Amino acid sequence: MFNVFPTARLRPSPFFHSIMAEGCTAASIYNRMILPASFGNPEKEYWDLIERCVMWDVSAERQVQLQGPDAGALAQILSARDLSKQKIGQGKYVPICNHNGVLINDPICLKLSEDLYWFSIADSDIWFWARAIAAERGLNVEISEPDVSPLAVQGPSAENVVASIFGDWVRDLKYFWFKETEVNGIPVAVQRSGWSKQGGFEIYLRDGSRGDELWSIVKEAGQPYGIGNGGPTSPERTESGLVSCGSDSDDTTNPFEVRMGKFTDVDLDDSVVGVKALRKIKEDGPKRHQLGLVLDGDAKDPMAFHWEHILVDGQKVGDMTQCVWSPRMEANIGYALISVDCKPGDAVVLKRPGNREVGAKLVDLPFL
Ligand code: THG
Repeated sequence: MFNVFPTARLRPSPFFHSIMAEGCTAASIYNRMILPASFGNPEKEYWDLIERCVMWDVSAERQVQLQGPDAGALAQILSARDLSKQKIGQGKYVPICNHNGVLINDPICLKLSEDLYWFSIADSDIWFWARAIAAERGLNVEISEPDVSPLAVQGPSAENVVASIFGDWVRDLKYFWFKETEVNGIPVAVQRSGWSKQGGFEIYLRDGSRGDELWSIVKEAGQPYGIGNGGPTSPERTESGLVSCGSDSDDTTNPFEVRMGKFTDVDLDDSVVGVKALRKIKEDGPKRHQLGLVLDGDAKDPMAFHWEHILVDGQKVGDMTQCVWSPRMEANIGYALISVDCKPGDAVVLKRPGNREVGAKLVDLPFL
């Protein structure tokens, strides 16, 4: 379909040969990796996720490893969420903010032991950030990228597929909890997680030389359940109200504005990066919030690349940051990052490409 030239800048996915053999037709770039998006039939890939199960190469969710006596201290300094009660084997969804309280990443923080953490990151370079903060604070911790690559299995049948590979214990895993194990001698960690609300797991491969083997094992186990290929699915994640940091947020967005207030603890010690700014933002009250948009009209009209302006009485009140066709709602739906003066139920106007004005209604998230 396409050639990829090996360079030191492009971390190869251990599942690359498998996804090419499966007929990957579309991809995006995420953490300077190829993130497979489609295998030629997005409609089917969506319904497989809703009704059956899908497997996704999400190795672009790269790991920032903190190792050493101060690993836990650094994890907390980087995270604007209280990690003091995090147990070994538990993952937590955490905002990483800069000193101004701007959200710069929203990883899952996995605690593997008292002195070993992984941040499973969204699309921004946290290694440099973590190293700089650790050095400035004089911490005894080593920051690296381990040989780890997540493979997601999502959808209502995902639990049956993953249990048939690893055993029924996976059914007892709580959300974001994980266990280190192996299959056919391939070392992995299995976590209940994934960027959909259809249920599922991520299998973190811990030996990049065995990606195609793991892919085949999951594919084989998924056959009785009609497992399909795919990639993180924008329509489903939008219906489900999941945040995509860097798409739904920009260089001025704080976690309170994108519904991450419940994961943000402003009472943490001042050593936590950004906490002083976040305290003030919370006190003053955030200026924007994230709501859903249901657009008028029934022709598919997804968003291209850029945020689009939202108007009330001809004045800009916010941005539409995301817009997709929802197969289950049979409507174009989107996210608004919009003035807190605008409320669910309000009618707004969208300035769409080609200078078209399209009406829309604000609603609470999630849609479904
Ligand atoms: N898996 C792994 N790493 C990741 C992602 C992932 N890193 C990047 C990115 N995705 C992180 N972003 C999110 C965003 C939302 C959720 C998970 C990862 C999520 N949120 C639920 C919600 O908001 O309803 C639950 C949050 C909670 O209750 O704690 O699932 O997908 N390995």
